[in-house]
Amino acid sequence: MSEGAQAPAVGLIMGSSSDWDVMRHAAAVFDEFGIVYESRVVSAHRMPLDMVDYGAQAVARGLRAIVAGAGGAAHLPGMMAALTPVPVFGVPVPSRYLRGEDSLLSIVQMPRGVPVGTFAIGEAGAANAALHVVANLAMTDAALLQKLQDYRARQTGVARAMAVPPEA
Ligand code: RP5
Repeated sequence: MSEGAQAPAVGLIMGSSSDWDVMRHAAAVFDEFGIVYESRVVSAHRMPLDMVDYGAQAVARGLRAIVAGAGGAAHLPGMMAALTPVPVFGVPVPSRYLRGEDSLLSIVQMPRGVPVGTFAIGEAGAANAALHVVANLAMTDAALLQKLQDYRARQTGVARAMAVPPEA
């Protein structure tokens, strides 16, 4: 659920609007589970002072998790983790020349003491980062936990019904 009257529980941030095609897969998960989130461009390199403000205000604004996607020299997730104790989950966005391996290594190789939960490159990583946030929120929300268990059960059903070779 995109932010409306309710304060967002989750920040979905990214380095550029060009990241949206990947990061929309996280947004879709939040929509499916009814999580109130905000989505914004917060570029570490092009708007560093805005990034500092966002991180500095995250706790006071009630954010409980931040999913941060970036590509190339992907400093946004790590810098956000340095700026706030709110848990940060990083999504490596595929880059043009190095296909996101640069993004992945930029995000995953954090120094001890400043963790970023790092997910797979691309759409699966974006969706899984959001599902991980949902799982964390579900630990203190019985209705959300039930939704997550139902989601998993549906997924299991789909896998069990798979035929090989796949039917047309
Ligand atoms: C990063 O640079 C962004 O996260 C994006 O993945 C990449 C390219 O940005 P654009 O040049 O497409 O705006 O900061």
